[in-house]
Amino acid sequence: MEMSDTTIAAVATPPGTGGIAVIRLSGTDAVRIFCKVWKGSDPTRWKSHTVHLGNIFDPATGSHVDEVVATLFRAPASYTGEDTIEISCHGSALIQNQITAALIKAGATAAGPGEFTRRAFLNGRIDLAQAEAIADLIAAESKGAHDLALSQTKGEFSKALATLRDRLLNLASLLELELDFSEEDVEFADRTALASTAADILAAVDRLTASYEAGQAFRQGIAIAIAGTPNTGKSTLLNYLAHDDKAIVSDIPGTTRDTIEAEAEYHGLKFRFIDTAGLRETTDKIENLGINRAIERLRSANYVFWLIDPTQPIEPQTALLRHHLDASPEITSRLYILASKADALPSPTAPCSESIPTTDIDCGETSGIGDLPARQISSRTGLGIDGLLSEIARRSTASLDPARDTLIANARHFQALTHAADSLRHLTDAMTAGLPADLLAQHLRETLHHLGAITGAITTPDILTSIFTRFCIGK
Ligand SMILES: Nc1nc2c(ncn2[C@@H]2O[C@H](COP(=O)(O)OP(=O)(O)OP(=O)(O)O)[C@@H](O)[C@H]2O)c(=O)[nH]1
Ligand SMILES: [Mg+2]
Repeated sequence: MEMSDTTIAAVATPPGTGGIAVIRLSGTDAVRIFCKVWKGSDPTRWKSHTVHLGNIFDPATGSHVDEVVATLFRAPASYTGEDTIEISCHGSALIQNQITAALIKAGATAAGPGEFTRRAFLNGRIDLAQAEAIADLIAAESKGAHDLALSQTKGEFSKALATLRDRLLNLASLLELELDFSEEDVEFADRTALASTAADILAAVDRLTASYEAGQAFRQGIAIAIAGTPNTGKSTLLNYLAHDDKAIVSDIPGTTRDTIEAEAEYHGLKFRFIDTAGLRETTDKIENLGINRAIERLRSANYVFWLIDPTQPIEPQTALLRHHLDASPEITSRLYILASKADALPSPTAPCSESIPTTDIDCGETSGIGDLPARQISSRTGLGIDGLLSEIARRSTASLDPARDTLIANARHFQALTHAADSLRHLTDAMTAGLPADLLAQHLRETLHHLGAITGAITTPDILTSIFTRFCIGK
């Protein structure tokens, strides 16, 4: 473990001017350094978790910087686990810089990104998965992302992992015992019990890896590309979804040339909607560039809304859709065909006709386009839109709830769990093949290694650096 003998300082609030700003000072020398810039009551006599009014002076020039409020957190009951002082000052950028400079002149070192949290990890206040969750919590933009990060900050995921590790350690110790007595050719570890425990643990690991897609939906949000021939109402739908006049709407086909993105929260998830240029054969150079962009976004989005305007001839529109599905068949499973402008039809809620597929379809919101299943929507009245988003939210999250279920959302965790599952499968295979205890123990150790990498029980300075440099300075 690396040691931190320096005392670090940094502004913890966002850069720029605000009502107040907070500057953090943490390390064994925090109180001694603070005394050099402080005039007020004696900080060495303060109780932990108390707040004090006083003044900050530059230790080199003696000039008055600001009247502030200082809070002391004594080790180990602080965020970092070290003595920490938080200085709340007036929020000008100048004052923030001067106070930080004063602390550095008094002996502190400027903190790097995530260095406070890195110390919290090194001092055993939190594990690595919790540290990463703190970064996610700060970045969370939707309720789902927030719930997920909060549950991981509290250590729910870490607890689930610890349970798995304990069970594995149990197995390992039985096998190690056998190895100690290898001369005698005894089996302490009942192979059937061993195999069933290994299968249990593998199932639990597989459940976690399977939750990754849902976790991603909560953490990153869901990208939906809106496509179709010109004038089908794509930009109108984008504006409706974004509650904003983002894109120009007109009755002239070919209005949108570029892709236009907008974000909004629905059902606790962040949705990113991407309006695209209407797809058609054209010789217009710019329009063609826009169409190429549109096709790229169709391929990269999580879902595609394909709009068909039922007030216009259907055949050319469905022909184009089929053409694109032939070119990019991978879109099919993520495609929603939407009959737009339902409000302009004679009877938007007409019952389903014979030719329409009726499996789990609500007649009020659906219709068919030829043999293609489609749903009716209207960006004028909102018909069919919320139901559609709610279905997508359920589908993307597999109806999991981050406040209740343990989910993973981090690529590093996903990779480690995938490796752990591989090792466990090797273990199961080795047991089936009746291989000796030392080989089984080897696979167990590998599994433990991969699980340990998630919480940081096993780690390297490189991994830590790559994780903590993603934090902001002051956290
Ligand atoms: N009645 C009705 N009209 C709509 C609806 N959505 C769009 N429109 C009209 O359809 C026309 C085209 O709308 P846009 O949103 O610009 O269509 P677009 O698909 O973005 O068109 P391009 O950018 O040219 O590809 C406009 O006159 C809209 O007012 C709807 O839900 N109901
Ligand atoms: Mg448009």
